[in-house]
Amino acid sequence: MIIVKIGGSVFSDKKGDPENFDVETVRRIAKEIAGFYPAEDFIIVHGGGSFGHPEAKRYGIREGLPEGWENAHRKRIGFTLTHQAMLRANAKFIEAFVAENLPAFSVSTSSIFITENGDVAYGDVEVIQRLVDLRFIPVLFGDVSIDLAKGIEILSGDQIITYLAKMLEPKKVIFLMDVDGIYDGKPGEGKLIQNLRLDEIDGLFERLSCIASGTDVTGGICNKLREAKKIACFSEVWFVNGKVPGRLSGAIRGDGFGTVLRE
Ligand code: IP8
Repeated sequence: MIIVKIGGSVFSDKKGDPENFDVETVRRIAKEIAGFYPAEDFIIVHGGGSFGHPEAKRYGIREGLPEGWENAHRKRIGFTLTHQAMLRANAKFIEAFVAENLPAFSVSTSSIFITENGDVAYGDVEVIQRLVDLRFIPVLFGDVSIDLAKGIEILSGDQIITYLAKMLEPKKVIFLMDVDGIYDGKPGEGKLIQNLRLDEIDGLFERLSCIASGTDVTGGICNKLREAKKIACFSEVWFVNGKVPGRLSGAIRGDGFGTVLRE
């Protein structure tokens, strides 16, 4: 089993118009996956991009549900609207995958996960496992969540992947990004690290400026690295450029260009 995270910056321009979607890139990603399916099982998780993040920010979903009817009511509306924005993104993914003859099946994250301060506190992976057993390709997404501590929260696709990796022990997790992998400084300035060891990650946090670009409410590359550190205990982790044709296929085969993190 291989889990692929399609980052928001791969399928949309987070600084662009609301709900912009790069259908050509997603079709090409689907085509690359089709080259390995059904010999290989896949689970897809996509991020929020220009769909979920602007709404989550507008309504301050990460602040949780406040006291007082008026404020809480506005947040409930925002919670619903953020989820609907994610459902629209998800529908576009399913359409693109089905167009490549892949049986992608939408699984609504907020219906099967409950968080505590943004980390998964409860997750029902039975549906996902059974879908995979039946040779479907489940497609989950970063979403809003019911949160045990704050009432409501955002559950990032990266956190979902950590939980799935722990429960399902895939042989590989691949993060698709809009840069070539993990750099030892800012992308474009630092050097690409092709082989990353688990014990090097803490040092990297200090060297990277952990500030996400655009409207990202869940923490960009640093959140990814924090999660990757946990995932690496269960599976090999790849970071590759999802915008460049062939890079995903390379990571699936295991001879790709990007960053590979091993324990
Ligand atoms: O882009 C965030 O998911 P991510 C989802 O994977 C929302 O962090 C709703 C902002």
